[in-house]
Amino acid sequence: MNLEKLMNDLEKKHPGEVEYLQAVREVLESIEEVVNENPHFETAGIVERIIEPDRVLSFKVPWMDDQGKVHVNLGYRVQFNNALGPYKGGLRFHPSVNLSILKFLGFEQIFKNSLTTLPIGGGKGGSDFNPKGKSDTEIMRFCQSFMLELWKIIGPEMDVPAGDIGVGGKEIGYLYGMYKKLTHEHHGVLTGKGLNWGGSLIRPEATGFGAVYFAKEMLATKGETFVGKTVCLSGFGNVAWGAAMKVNELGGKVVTLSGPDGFIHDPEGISGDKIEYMLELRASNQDIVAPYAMEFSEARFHAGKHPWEIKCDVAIPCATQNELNEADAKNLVANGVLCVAEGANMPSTPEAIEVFHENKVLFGPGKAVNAGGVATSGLEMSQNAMKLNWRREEVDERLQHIMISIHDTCVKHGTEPDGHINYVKGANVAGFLKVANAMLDQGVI
Ligand code: NDP
Ligand code: 2IT
Repeated sequence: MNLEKLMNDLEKKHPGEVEYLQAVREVLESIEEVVNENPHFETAGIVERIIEPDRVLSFKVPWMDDQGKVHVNLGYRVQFNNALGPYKGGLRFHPSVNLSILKFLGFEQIFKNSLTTLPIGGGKGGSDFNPKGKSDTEIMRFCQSFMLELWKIIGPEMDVPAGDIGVGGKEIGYLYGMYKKLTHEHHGVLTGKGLNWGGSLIRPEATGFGAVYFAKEMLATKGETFVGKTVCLSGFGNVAWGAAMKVNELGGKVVTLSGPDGFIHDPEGISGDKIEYMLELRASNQDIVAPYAMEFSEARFHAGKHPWEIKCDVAIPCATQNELNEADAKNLVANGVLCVAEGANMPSTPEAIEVFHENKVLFGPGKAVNAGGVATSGLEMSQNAMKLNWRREEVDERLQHIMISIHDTCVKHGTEPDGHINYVKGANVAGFLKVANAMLDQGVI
């Protein structure tokens, strides 16, 4: 496999799609060896086929605000690969959304979903719509307009979207309502649904819980646990919320959370009422963390900064892509970090990952660490198909089992001769092999 030629060709076809090219390069670097050992992959053009999405739907989304003014946003669905099952992956509503970001997310999703052990392919979608500051009726009208295009290409055995940044239970409800209206069918076409109408217990918490279960396994490889550990989290959305609760439950202390305005450092620990307060701040639809420091006098707000300057044992970035750079990684290493587990998708830059690897820090990539969210979406699909609801304990047990299995897979494929576990390699190789073999079995399509 000629990695540089593949990357050059891809760059020529998709100039400027930096996040997509970054994600593809990382995977290709990891799988180069295994592709070279399997010439039949090369003959069948597996790599060339896996790095391009099967198809991309893009459409305009006109909607009317509460004052009667019409706005137009862009909507997308990237159906990347369905060798293992229906396309599956979230929808992101954020002003930064563009095709490059959705293609990087859809590409990562192929390997993540492969790791979950469940029969789900990879996809992603979203819009550059900014839900911040919008009323509920504006969000509803936007979601309905978005679904007027999306419904044609989704279905429980075809493509099953879910949430991501800016898309939570409320948006899934509005999207689902319009899908139901258009198709006259009530089935599990979206995941992350309300608990009364087909949603799964634990799905809201699953990504954060799963990330901490995975980090727990990583720590165990060094004979360590969360008890007494200081943990830095970034973000204060859905993933950070779940992670903060589970770290507290396992005996660790969360000392930071962040928003686009900066981060808060609370050396006393963020638990109980303080987590509830963060949820209130989010519900206020402003997405700023600064008020936390006014509410709790022991906390300090650091405007425009990243939490990675704070000394910690475990770091769990849960905000967005490329939010942890080389300098941040050096800060964490200098402060003796043991483990970095990516709750977000691709939050660490390639240079930051290099720093972690050079210093033999336990580093878990998003596609392994945050797979608990989509895995629980897969469990929601199973429950919908069976017309059953599992108990909370049952879903949680399955989630834990899946995270342990992903960890075992990373260890199997990523352990280096000196015993260091390269989780990036482990996740990419294992995720790739399963999809590549399925593609071989299914012929050139
Ligand atoms: P949320 O919308 O609930 O929260 C993310 C928040 O992070 C946004 O409100 C955003 O604010 C904020 N944010 C953006 N940039 C920064 C930054 N530089 N520093 C701090 N905060 C920032 O999204 P989720 O919690 O669902 O998603 C977070 C990450 O986890 C994403 O990478 C997502 O792809 C990933 N993920 C999510 C899963 C899920 O099930 N929800 C599953 C697996 C991964 P603003 O809008 O103001 O920029
Ligand atoms: O990045 C992700 O894995 C998600 N946003 C969750 C996708 C899903 O289908 O539950």
